[in-house]
Amino acid sequence: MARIDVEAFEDEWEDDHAFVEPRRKTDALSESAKRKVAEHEVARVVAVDRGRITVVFEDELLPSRFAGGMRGTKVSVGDRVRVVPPRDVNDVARITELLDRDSWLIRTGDDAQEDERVVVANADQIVVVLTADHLDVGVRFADRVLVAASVGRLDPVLCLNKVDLVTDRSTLDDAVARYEAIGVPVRITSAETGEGVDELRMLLAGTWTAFTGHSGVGKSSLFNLLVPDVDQVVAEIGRFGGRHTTVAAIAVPVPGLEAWLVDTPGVRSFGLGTLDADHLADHLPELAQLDCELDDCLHDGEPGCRLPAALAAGEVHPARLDTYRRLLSALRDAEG
Ligand SMILES: Nc1nc2c(ncn2[C@@H]2O[C@H](COP(=O)(O)OP(=O)(O)OP(=O)(O)O)[C@@H](O)[C@H]2O)c(=O)[nH]1
Ligand SMILES: [Mg+2]
Ligand SMILES: [Zn+2]
Repeated sequence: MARIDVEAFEDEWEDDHAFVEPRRKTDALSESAKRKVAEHEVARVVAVDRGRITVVFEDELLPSRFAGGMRGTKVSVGDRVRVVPPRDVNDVARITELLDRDSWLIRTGDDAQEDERVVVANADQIVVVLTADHLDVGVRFADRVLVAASVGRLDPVLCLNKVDLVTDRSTLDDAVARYEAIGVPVRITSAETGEGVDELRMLLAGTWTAFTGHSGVGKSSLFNLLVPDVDQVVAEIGRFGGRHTTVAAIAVPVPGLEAWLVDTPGVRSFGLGTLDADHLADHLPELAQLDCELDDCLHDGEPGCRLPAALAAGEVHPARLDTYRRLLSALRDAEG
């Protein structure tokens, strides 16, 4: 690892960044500073809890903070960053650059806002957890996350948890078929009885997978079953807040699977404020594959649109069409 005089580096950095935006730092760096940044090691953010950041670097967890010029940058769990390792046991690592993301899950407060919140960066998979005993609310939420996952290049999985509370399981059949038809794997679980947890675990191998869902659906309960000794790992990373409601995102390794699992705080709503209504259909697979011959068709009642035929042929599920119409009108309203 290159030896770096951190103090000198930071001075140079401050000078270079006196007049630039705090986000894309490296653009404005001098050639010598750029070389130093390039020599820095790449670490991965595993926890962000109010200004406290933990990264993993060569299997070691390092508490970190931003180097001088990086103040004001926002990083999320999963982000790849360049770090200067700590000089001694009393020091913390310094983050010197945020690298481009391969994938992202972004939500906004509501559809009219553009206040991007990055739920997770560079993950492969997103598991949307719903409660099987309140499927209708959960499915509406899930449809929004599926759109955001498509925008952010993530593979979605649906997890219908709390199945121990469902007496008539045939109520789940339609939802399972509907999502499997559009290529979304569905897992039915109970964190209470352990049912389905192994089937969920099998989807994790070799991936970074994040959980999202409303508060109380059982994300952390599943997480605790999937990650043995989780309390110890979480204590090491230093998560703060109560035991029950997750207050900050955290990534932990899943032993034996070469996988990382990210638990995130429950959210009330999943806004799509950064998406144009005109692009919405591209992010519902059954509409993206519709073979509609009209140019720029929104499949919203245009004469000659193929949607009615696809609906009649069962290629598009009425509930998904209903979702599309609701989201389309919400995004249009938001665009004003
Ligand atoms: N019956 C039943 N209860 C469950 C199941 N999974 C979780 N619970 C309970 O539901 C409550 C909420 O579970 P959590 O795992 O904390 O939910 P969460 O999704 O992490 O919630 P937030 O952190 O607030 O987002 C707890 O009381 C759990 O014991 C399940 O499969 N069946
Ligand atoms: Mg939780
Ligand atoms: Zn059309």
